[in-house]
Amino acid sequence: MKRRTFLSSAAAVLAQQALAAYLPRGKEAQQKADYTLRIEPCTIDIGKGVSIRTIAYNGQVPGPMLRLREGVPVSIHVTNHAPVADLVHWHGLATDSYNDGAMEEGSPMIQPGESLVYKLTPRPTGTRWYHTHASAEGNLSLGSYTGQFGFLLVEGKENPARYDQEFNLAIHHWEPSFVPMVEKMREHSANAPLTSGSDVGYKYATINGHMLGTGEPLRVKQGQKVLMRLLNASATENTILAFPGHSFTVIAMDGNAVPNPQKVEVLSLAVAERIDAIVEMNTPGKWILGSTLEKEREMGLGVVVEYEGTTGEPVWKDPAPSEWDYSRFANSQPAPEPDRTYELTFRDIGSTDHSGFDTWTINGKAWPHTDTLEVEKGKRYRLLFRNGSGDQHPMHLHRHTFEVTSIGDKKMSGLRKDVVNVMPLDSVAVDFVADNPGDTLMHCHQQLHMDFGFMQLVKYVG
Ligand SMILES: [Cu+2]
Repeated sequence: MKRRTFLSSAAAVLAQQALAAYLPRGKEAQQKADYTLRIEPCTIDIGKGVSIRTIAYNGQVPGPMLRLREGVPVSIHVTNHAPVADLVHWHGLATDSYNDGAMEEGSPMIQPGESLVYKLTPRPTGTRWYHTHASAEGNLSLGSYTGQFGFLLVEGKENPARYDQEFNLAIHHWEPSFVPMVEKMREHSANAPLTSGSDVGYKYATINGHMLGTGEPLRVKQGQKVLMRLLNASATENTILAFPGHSFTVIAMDGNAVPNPQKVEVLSLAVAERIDAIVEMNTPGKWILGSTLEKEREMGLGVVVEYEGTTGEPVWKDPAPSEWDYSRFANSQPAPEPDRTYELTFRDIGSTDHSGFDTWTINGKAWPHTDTLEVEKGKRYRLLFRNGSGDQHPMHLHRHTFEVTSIGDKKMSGLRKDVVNVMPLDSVAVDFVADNPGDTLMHCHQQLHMDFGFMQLVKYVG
């Protein structure tokens, strides 16, 4: 396992020199662009006496909020001030492969000291986000372990919901380290009882860069309707949240309006998922909106919600046990049959390269040897994910929106997403229309999985 000492290498010095040489020439392009992002090393204070050295956009976590208009082209000038090559992925946008920000699709890497202007025509409307798509490969100071993420909202003509106030809340975990895989998880893994792979654990967690109890509370008034956009920007951790005394009316998932909005007490957000929910402020007090796990709240995963005029300590109450079920938000009618189905089975095969990390396979092959999925423009395809492992896999398809069409034996339609979490030994089918030609990456969004084989390319043919 290669580990680079953060910012202390000769490469960093060279990067600084290259940057100095570059900047005057790049000024013009930068001035012409609609938005400017700097990928830069920085130190952020996430709690009392807790400082994190990381890489982020414009020195802040989350990065600047990008509010874009559907169909109105924008240019985003990105300069890499960090000592390693990087690139920005515009998650959930139906962009072209070059601008999508995935090396596997042919998007360029931005070398240290260099810049790239991304040209995007934002669509579809909804809660999108942007983040690094660089691999970390066991270096826990790179990739999505860093603070490189931010909200990107694509706004259309119609406003899907009425509300008095909005909060955009991004979850992240910090100070990762390797821990042995939990033995119980191993036992549940159908095919890999003998592996001894590592997993990642964390010391801290934040919402919008602040640990629970630090930073500003969310200030609300009784009777308000609040729109909460929640984003799980963790590298590897799926999260379950509750807000005692209140319920969430889920109106969109991954930015797309759900066919069947539902009131729930608990939200599940796998890595890279987003939920838009309306919360009615009808239980005055000072509350903790946070992880349902005590250990995670102690790490910082929560935020205080404070009604006007209330004092005292914020209150947490455990929610009643409940199961997360995507189908509640979908139509129960089955979706139309696809033109073709690809059946994809996921397994881990233990460590194959003495790195200590499990290698992940799709139909027995690991990236870059995974089969290419061929599609023809205009046809409808079904990806049938079969999880043959004991881990959860938040599966992400780039440049397209898919429809969740079954979970286990249960058929459904109308729930459009770009990430779907596949539970251990479960199966999930998603359908998509091949309507955006160009190479398209499909992968597990768990950084430790995607870096060790769990990627596949969809290619347009004909
Ligand atoms: Cu995975």
